[in-house]
Amino acid sequence: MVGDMSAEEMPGDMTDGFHLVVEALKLNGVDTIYGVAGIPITDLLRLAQAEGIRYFGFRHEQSAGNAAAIAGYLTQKPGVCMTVSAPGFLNGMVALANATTNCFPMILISGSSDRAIVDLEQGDYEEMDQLAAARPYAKAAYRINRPQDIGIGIARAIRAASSGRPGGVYLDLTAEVLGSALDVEAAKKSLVKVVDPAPPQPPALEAVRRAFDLLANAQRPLVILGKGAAYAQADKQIREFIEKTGMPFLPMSMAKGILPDDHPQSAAAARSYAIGNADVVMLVGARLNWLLSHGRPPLWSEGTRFIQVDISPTEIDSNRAIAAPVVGDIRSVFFALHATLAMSLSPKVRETLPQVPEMKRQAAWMDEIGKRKQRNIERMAARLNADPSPMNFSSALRAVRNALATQPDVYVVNEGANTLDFGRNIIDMDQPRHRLDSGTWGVMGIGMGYAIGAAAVTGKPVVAIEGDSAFGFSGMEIETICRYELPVVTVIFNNNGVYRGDAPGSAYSPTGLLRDARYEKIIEAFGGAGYHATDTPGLTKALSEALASGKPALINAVIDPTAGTESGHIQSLNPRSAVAQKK
Ligand SMILES: Cc1ncc(C[n+]2csc(CCOP(=O)(O)OP(=O)(O)O)c2C)c(N)n1
Ligand SMILES: [Mg+2]
Repeated sequence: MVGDMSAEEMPGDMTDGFHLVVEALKLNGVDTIYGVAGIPITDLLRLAQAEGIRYFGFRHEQSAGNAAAIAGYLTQKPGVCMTVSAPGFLNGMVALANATTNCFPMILISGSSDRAIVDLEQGDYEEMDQLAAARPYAKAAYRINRPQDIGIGIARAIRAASSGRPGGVYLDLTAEVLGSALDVEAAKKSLVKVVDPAPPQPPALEAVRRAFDLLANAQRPLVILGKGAAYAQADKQIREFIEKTGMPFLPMSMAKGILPDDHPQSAAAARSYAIGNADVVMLVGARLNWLLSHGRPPLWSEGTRFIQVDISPTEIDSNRAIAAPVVGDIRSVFFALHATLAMSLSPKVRETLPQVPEMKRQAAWMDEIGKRKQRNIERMAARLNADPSPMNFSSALRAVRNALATQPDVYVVNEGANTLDFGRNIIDMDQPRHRLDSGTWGVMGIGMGYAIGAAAVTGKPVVAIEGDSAFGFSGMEIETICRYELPVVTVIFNNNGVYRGDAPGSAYSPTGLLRDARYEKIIEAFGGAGYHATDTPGLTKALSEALASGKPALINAVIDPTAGTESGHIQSLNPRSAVAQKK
């Protein structure tokens, strides 16, 4: 068995593809692999583990891929997922495509079957043209056809995943390459250590100046932070710029915590007002996609002018004209913005450089936002403080929030419909990159994979707040969590269904799930702690206790089956019949 053989024990002066892949990964600092074993990668995984790479074995490749993707997001280094051919590869593809959509650096490495048979469609074991299948859904897709190309192939994958706008990269590794022999000396020479895999891309000074002019002359400026801003790890620079200019900001859901949610300049509680009335909006690592209504009326006004800070030049003008594009990496852009701001705030400099505009604070605009925030917060407080029985989304999330209040280190994973929408609004974050959720696609199934990936790379506790339907997509990974004894607490918002439960006694509808399912028994089967929480004190207590234990736990939080709304907050996206509207 190859896994039991170190390179020194190989016969003569030969090595093989298995060893070379592991060496190439180690040389480039890959210290963790997420995957599912099987032909042709089993020995590769054994060898990787024997050579000191941490291996997390999952129950489904989609979760392994999601773990790799979120590890990439949190560390700025591509997370690596390994799968078997055809079905294992396709299971991993959902995660790879999701990583690309969300701009997370990730590499999916799949073993593949005999090329000669695959290409003639002669029916090999797990036959599939994986490279062709991956290409449309990946940022880049490569195949290694010769053992001497392993080094360069892995280098290309790392660079493609992490440079510029990050994304998912597919790397096809044929069974033949893994088993091929290679001269040790030649093999050593073929390895490539990637230098500066994601080089800074500073913006043009003119672009910075153009954006700054627009911002300085705005009466009602607004900054929108996307997860690209969180990914950039320029937290201090972003925060200081917003504080020094006194502008209001809105975080997209995964950008929560770059500035704390209770920051006085947060406009989150007056979101529609701020968006609808801003005259200049600076988008920072945020795209004008469906999550921002494409920047179009009625949410946005026609007259709003945009600054867009993004690393990808083709993002500019994607949905609406951008008056001041600033193309570059966000960290470099903010260094440049700070330099301009320092000049702008110095009367002395402005005397000698009259072209530098003075950045003034827009107090009236901030006051108006503040008033609306206050009103909305009071309205929400009434809902939050109610304590209905059974619990609803607001009251249960208040119970979760109370348990998290003293735990700023906790990473929060969140998916579902109502569970996601209420969770985003009620669970405050005060640290960057601590909220991991369904993201750009609004996808279900990221829950346990993200929780495991986050726990693996941070060593910190994770609380996964899951709709009961959402949980089902990756629920078997509870065994994975228990096997590795990860500090993950899963809280299931159990309302008996997708969006809501069916009426008692009625047949199951397309959105119905088993009534009163005892999800907590699942984790008990694997030796974890299960809790059944039916009221808010019980839920707060269970979560506090579970977090204090540092051990895997699952809390089945019983939610009123009538509490949810269809599709959560995005009901309007359901297609409506034109026929019905004509009647
Ligand atoms: C992969 C995938 N399949 C299906 C959907 C459609 N979908 C959106 S939300 C959701 C589940 C909502 O129910 P639940 O997780 O229980 O949340 P609740 O609204 O009940 O809190 C589903 C199936 C999706 N977003 N992604
Ligand atoms: Mg539900």
